[in-house]
Amino acid sequence: MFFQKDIETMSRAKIEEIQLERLKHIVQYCMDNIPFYNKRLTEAGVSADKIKCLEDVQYIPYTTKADIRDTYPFGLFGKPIKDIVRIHASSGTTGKPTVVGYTKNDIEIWSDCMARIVMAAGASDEDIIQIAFGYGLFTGALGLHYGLEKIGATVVPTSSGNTEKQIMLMQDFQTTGLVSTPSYAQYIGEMAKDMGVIDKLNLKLGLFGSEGCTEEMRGQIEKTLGLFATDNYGMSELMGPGVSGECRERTGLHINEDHFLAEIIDPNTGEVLPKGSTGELVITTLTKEGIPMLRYRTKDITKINYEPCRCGRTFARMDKVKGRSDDMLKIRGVNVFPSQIESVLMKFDEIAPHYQLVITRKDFSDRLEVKVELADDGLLENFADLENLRDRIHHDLKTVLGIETKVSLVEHKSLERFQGKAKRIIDLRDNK
Ligand code: DLL
Repeated sequence: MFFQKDIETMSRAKIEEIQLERLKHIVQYCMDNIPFYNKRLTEAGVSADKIKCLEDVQYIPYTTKADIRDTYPFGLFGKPIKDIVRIHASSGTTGKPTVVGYTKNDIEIWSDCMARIVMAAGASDEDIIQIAFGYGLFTGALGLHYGLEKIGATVVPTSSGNTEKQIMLMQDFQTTGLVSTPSYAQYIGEMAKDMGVIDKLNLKLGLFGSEGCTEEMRGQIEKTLGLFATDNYGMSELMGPGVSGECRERTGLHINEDHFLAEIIDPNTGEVLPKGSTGELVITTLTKEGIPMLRYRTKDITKINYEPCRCGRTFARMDKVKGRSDDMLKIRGVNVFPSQIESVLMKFDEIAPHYQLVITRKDFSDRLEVKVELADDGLLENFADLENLRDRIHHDLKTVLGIETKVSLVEHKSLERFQGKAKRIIDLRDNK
């Protein structure tokens, strides 16, 4: 069993005491071992002995993805290569990947963090769990792999893709748990239905993450696959998965606060916001040696609840990520999160949970086309019903977003399916 009760139910005062001690330590570590941080901290006049309380973290300058890129590949590593036992990387849309390194100790802590989270989600040594995240430089698969092995679950490392075989094994092994992105789980469900084997699966738990998924979409996936799904959050720069995850209560994702110090800031001004505000998540890694991060700007938008959870855990809970500050679409000056659109669409039974957002600009005005797939093509035969459906979707989108959209209903199964993170936004504007 991997409920670290003495740690996961500590009082807030104790959590903060540990965080402060570790914060001082990591600042000193960065000063001593990483020239980049030494320069940054010295310029900002920050040193470990100046940190007297947790709020003093605010004097440390932010670290951004650009800093990691500028020091590519190993410039932010805190240990020589001989002490690094693993490298992962995440591919960006442009240029070089973001490279991260782990010491043996980092891998141990990563496995612990993951083990806590999968236990909280309800996994146990009785489970057979298929990992359908891509194995490789991506942190998702190996992160979950180590955590699940640690709690004694039977891990089946299928990786992503080869969906028919994936489903065959799921049926033959009577797999009880699935690890994947929500969009791949959705695809697996659809294909298992087509293969006529959906009722022969024995899934009970979905450990999903790595991309956003509204409650409505999660509900659909749970219904199709007959499982209970939890959300898992993390990013390569901070460790990979294991930063936070939902327990069975599903009232937020517990942050492993003994290893991560979280803040919420205004993404535009960089100002730290009061507790309970919604804004950009900033994380300081408190124990990482390979590549520690001081006040890393995640760009992910969420809010944090510090009240203890009904499950007994006291680690703060972050809301499901609302979107990324750089994913937020500005349409004719109005902020639109793709998750708001997904929530509206999922309420209509006549459409399948597959959509695409296409943004164009004509005559200096932005247009948002929402392409939605029909649940089945029978509807195509009745033009009046189709028009009526389109009008209802259009109306609800306008109510929620406050802007005009063009709704296009497209044939069943005509939109792309995804085996990893979904790419549902096609922004064709030159200057966003
Ligand atoms: O996606 C790590 C991970 C793997 C997390 C598996 C959970 C499960 P990256 O590829 O570096 O790392 O992408 C990190 O993905 O900044 C978020 O924008 C997004 N993201 C990750 N988890 C969630 C989630 C992994 N649960 C970026 N909900 C992050 C919404 C998520 N977005």
